[in-house]
Amino acid sequence: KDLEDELRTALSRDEFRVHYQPLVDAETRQITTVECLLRWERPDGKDVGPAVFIPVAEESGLINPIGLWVLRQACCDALEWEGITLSVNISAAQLRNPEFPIQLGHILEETGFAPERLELEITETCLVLDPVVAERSLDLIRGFGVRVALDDFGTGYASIGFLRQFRFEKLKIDRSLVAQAHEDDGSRAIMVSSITLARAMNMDVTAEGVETEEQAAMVRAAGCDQVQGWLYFKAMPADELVQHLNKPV
Ligand code: G
Ligand code: G
Ligand code: MN
Ligand code: NA
Repeated sequence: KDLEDELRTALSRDEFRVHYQPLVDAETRQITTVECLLRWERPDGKDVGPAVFIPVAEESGLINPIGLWVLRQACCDALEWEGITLSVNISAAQLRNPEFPIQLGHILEETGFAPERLELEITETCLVLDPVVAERSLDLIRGFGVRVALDDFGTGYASIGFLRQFRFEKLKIDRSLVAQAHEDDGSRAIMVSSITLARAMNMDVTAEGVETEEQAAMVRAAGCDQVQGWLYFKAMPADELVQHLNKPV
C-alpha cells in the first residue's frame, strides 16, 4: 500500500525515466531497435527496480497511466532516431484495458511517431488471462501498423499454440533459455527448434540476455536476427544512447 502511494506520487512528480537497451542486428551489427525499460529515480536515492514496482503498479491499476507515460515519453525521445524501431513492454493489465488501443492511437497521432517504427512486447500471461479481449486489441493495434512481439519465450507453457493463434511479428527468446542452451543439449535443441519454427512462420527472432561471445556465436548460428544483452549494451538514458546509434558494435 505504501509503495502504491509512492508510485502515484512518483507519476505526478515526474520521477520516472525511460532507459533504452539496444538490439543489435546479428549480421550487420548495427543497432536496429531499442527496448524501453522503465526506471524510477526516487528523491531519497533508494533504487527500486521495475521487477519490484511493476507488479505493484499492475495490481493497483497504476500500470495504465504509467504505461501511457512510457509510450508517450519514448515516442517523443525516438522521434528523430531515424531508422530505429522502438520496443515497449506492455503488461497484461494494459492489454486487457479496452481503452488501450484508442489511447495508443492518440499517442501516435499527438507525437507524430510512425506506427511502423513501434513494436509492443507482450507476454503469454496477457493472452492466457483473456484471449478474446487480447486478440481484439491486437487486431486494432496492428491496424495502426504497430508490430507485436512475444516476450520471454521459453519460460512459460503453451507457447506453440499461441504462435499459431496470434501470429506475432517477432519472438524474443528469454535469457534463461539462452543461458541454459549454452549449458545443456536438451535446452539447446528447444532453443534451436523454436528459432527454426519462428523463422518458418515469418517471425523475426531476438535472443535476449546474451552476456558472452560464446552465447552470441551460438544464437547467431541458430539463426537469430537480433542479439540483445549486456555483452553489447545495458539499458541507458536517451542522451547516452544517441552516441551509439549508427555505429556497428
Ligand atoms: O529493466 P529490468 O531489466 O530490470 O526490467 C525488469 C522487468 O520489468 C522486465 O520483465 C521488464 O519487461 C519489466 N519492465 C521494464 N520496463 C517496463 C515498462 O515500461 N512496462 C512494463 N509493463 N514492464 C516493464
Ligand atoms: O522481461 P524482459 O525481457 O522485458 O526483461 C528485460 C530485463 O532483462 C531487464 O531487467 C533488463 O535489465 C534485463 N537484461 C537485459 N539484458 C540482460 C543481460 O544480458 N543479462 C541479464 N542478467 N539481464 C539482462
Ligand atoms: Mn521485454
Ligand atoms: Na524477455
